[in-house]
Amino acid sequence: MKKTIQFLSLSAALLSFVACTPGGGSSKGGSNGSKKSAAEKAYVAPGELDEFYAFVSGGFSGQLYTYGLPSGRLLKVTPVFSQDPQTGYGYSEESKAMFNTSYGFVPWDDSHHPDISQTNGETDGRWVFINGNNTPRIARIDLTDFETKEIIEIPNSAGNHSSSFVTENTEYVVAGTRFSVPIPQRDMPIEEYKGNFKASMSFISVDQESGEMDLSFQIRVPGYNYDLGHPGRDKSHGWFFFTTYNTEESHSLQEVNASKNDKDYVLAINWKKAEEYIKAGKGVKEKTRYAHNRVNEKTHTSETTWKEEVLVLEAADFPGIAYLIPSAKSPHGCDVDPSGQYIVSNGKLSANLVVHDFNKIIDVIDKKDFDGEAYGIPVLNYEKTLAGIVEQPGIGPLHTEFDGKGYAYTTFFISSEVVKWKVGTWEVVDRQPTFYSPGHLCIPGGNSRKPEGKYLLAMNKITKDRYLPVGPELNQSAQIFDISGDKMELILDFPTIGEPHYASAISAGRVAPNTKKIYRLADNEHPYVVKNANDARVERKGNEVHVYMTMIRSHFTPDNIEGVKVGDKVFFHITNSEQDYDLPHGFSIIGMNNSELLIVPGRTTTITWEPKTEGVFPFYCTDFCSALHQEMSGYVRVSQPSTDVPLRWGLDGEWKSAK
Ligand code: K7E
Ligand code: CUA
Repeated sequence: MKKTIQFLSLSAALLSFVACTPGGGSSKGGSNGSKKSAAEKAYVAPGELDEFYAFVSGGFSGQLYTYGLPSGRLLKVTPVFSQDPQTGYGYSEESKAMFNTSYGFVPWDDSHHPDISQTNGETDGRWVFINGNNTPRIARIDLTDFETKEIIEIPNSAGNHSSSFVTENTEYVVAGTRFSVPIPQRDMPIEEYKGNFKASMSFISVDQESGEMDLSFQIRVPGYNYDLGHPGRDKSHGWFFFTTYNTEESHSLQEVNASKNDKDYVLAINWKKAEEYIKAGKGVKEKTRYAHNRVNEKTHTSETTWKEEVLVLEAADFPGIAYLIPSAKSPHGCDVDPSGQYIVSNGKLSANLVVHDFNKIIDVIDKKDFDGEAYGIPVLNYEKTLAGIVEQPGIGPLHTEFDGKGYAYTTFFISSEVVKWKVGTWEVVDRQPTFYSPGHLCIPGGNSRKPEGKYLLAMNKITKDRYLPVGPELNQSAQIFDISGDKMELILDFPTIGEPHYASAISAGRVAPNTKKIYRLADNEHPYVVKNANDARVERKGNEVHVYMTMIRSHFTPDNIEGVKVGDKVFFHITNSEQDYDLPHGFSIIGMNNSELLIVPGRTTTITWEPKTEGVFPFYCTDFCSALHQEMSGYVRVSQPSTDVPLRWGLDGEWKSAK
């Protein structure tokens, strides 16, 4: 009975969404004034394409998911921080180095905040950056092939959460630490946290041609927790704003002990000023060790460079770099409006939403009108920096995005809704329930000067009854709202993978035309590439057997191999010889202890296999590639170590022998 009532009330809520359709929004493919139903607005007809790419973080899955908006179709899974048995990422010899860290091989992470590269404050569709929280890292995904090209470890960081956010010309990807820790790490009593632990804000520069990252400098700040951050833009370009919590510097039972102060801070960092100090030769080069992993585009192979030092500016020692602005209690999201003037501090334990005014912040700084300091960093006055307050908009604000038309949208976790309010007058103009308890929200171009305020994607933390039950563990639920009219309208629900936190979205036209269809075989410089099937071969080096193999519809060359022994380690270096779009082949062999390979046209990839027993073992193509896909297979004969079976390989009865 209870179930029925719940169902009815949900239905009523849904009906009311449909009933209060505002219209007004121009629809894709034309500007007819006719009203569309919610279902039609999210409907992308067969053969038609979505208007936006949305890059949705995988949270504890460690990956990045690309969805189409408004359809909610999953277009791509890009493995980033976690191994992926579908592609072989993290299992293949070429990709293993991506997971090197100073903590060893780390094939998992918790990814929260994808952000798209920008030019002049607008998303430009070149790269997506995303943070690994747990073992602090930043990854770069190239949007020509949607693959992870680089992962840089962040030293002196712990819980790399207030990251990775891109400044308006992609000068930096900024990565703030969540936890404070002893820096450098050392053995010390936890109870001595207060005053002794420190935090690092990392500024990672980006090469504008190659996209390559470099840890340019770190700013050392007091030992609070730093939750989120966003770059200034336009008039506040050159600044970066972070929310803090646990300004109490508690080390235990934080739910109580980190919630005592009525106000925590927004940390404002003037990174242009920091650059000036660095140009003047200031800062200290500290010893450290971290991994920088990059894919060589010619060999499609990842390589690790070990870095040994980092340039550090102690914020308290360099006037003008850092300021603390008292703000709403325990703020979570820290969001900057498209003009760069307003900084929203989403105080999750506060009744009101606090907005600071960049002009006022600068005014107070210019007048040196400070309210004291904390650990040598000037503290500004709360009232004097205040732009306005959105009064009692909801309960538990987490994140805010902007539509570029003068409105802001804030998610409220506890009251489970998205609230639309007007920037400047701070009045609430609309609210819609979400199902249930949203975390981040995303409007295409949300973190930029030019949001494209047509759709809003809410990523909900709690799913409950939105889909057919599937046991205790449920997919998270995302919802798309049409925000082109005065009132938000829910147009689609769809399940997601892992736990999406942030997402960033961009017009399809800024990405789709630049995407690759194949890798040119002629450009492949992999040391084990086979460009001509006649050069396919097998070589023995001690107990290593190297198979130089090709794959093309619908056979492997070679497809018969003999002379492999128990105790050998077999390396299959396989080149996909195809040069047509959408023609990957797969590879797997019985008993392999890693994963299959999925190899796209023009690429060479390596997987290992260590046969445990003698016998004749089949391998096959795992991707249904042609009408003769089931024929795309072969055998490896494995003998005892004492065998005199010679190492040889063949195709169609023509055998060749190793020299
Ligand atoms: Cu709010 Cu990690 Cu950005 Cu989750 S964080 S919701
Ligand atoms: Cu190649 Cu199936």
